[in-house]
Amino acid sequence: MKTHVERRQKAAAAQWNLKNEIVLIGAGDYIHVPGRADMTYPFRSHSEYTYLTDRERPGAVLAFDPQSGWADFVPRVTQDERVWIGASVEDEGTAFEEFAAWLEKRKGRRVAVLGCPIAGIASDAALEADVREGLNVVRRPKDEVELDRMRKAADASRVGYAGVQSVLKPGITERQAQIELEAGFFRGGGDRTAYDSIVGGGTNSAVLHFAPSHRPFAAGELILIDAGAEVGCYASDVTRTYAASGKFTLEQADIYKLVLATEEAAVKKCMPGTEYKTIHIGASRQIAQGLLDLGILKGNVDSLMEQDTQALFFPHGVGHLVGLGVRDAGGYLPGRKRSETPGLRFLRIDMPLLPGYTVTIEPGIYFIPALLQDAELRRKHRDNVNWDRVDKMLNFGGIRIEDNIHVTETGYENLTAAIPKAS
Ligand SMILES: [Mn+2]
Repeated sequence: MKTHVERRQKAAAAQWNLKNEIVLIGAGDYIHVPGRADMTYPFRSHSEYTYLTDRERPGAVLAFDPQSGWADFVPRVTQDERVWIGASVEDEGTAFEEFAAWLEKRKGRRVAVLGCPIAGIASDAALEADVREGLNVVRRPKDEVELDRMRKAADASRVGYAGVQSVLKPGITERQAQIELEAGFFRGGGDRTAYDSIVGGGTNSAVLHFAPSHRPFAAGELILIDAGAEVGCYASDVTRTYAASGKFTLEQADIYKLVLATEEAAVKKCMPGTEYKTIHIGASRQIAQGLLDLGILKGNVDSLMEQDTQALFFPHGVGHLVGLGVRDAGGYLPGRKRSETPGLRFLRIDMPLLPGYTVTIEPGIYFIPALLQDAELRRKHRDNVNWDRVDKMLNFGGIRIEDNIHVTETGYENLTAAIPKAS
């Protein structure tokens, strides 16, 4: 067995400290595209399975019994798979046919199912929640193998961003930009895009997850690109915002400087022990203060924060854990509840940062008509916003800047620092 897999399995078992309970981790199965006959989505094992096996294999189950240890049940590659998709998967572990007998021998014991559901097996909900949290504790600090892949993913992303930046100009379409970007990811060693690339010009830059279209960029517009390469199942997640004509307007430059300063300040707070929520609130406050200084908001920063007025312009969390997939083992620590206030409801993680954690930091400011023309929101924030000014900026678009920050024993390392930002 690969030594990093052995180490992770040992660490999970130690963290769980079970006596008699069984843990099963399902890789998942091919998912058919509805109505498309034998077409399936590209197969990805559940992250919990991938972490503990470093393998992507449909139908596989990893099993743990504290009394007998780990058992690795892997369906053998079929002839059809060899014919249609190539025999790239070597036979590993124990033949899947032996799983039923393994389970039968342990009949009557509590079972937690992690990963994907396994047909015919009921999971004990309370036990499942406990072992999932235990596994998350083990998964969050990135090991050397993971970090190596994340660095490679970041480097492939760097190649993509260098390629796209060199072609951006008025007349180029979002699609052309996407093609340059993704070609660079693959040339730079990426296996896949880590998620669907976001490329938006003009007002499309204010759509948080905009899928690129054939629309050409126009002079004076913003271009927001949020995309990353993936290497060995490990993601990079990067956002840069550019001026279509190479130079920001004065108004764009003001907002860009504010987002950049907010991002840099938030990155500097990524130290071991710092609560991630504190970083989010700090970024929210800096955005509120900056918009106040620019005359877009009115009043004082405490009262704006109390009413979440800044969330009209910064309607998402400051980031998330990144690594094994674009959303790694995030969530809230046990006992912490998600707040439903506009300024906090998209906060994806609530925990202190510890050495080894890797997070994104991605503040943004957007002029989103769906929020800024909402009658109820306008009523609620009537006195907090310079609405005449905002109504003239509804076509502004949006600016987001995002890096991947690896927390170390003494501070942090910015894994995506080599991808240039507009200045
Ligand atoms: Mn992100």
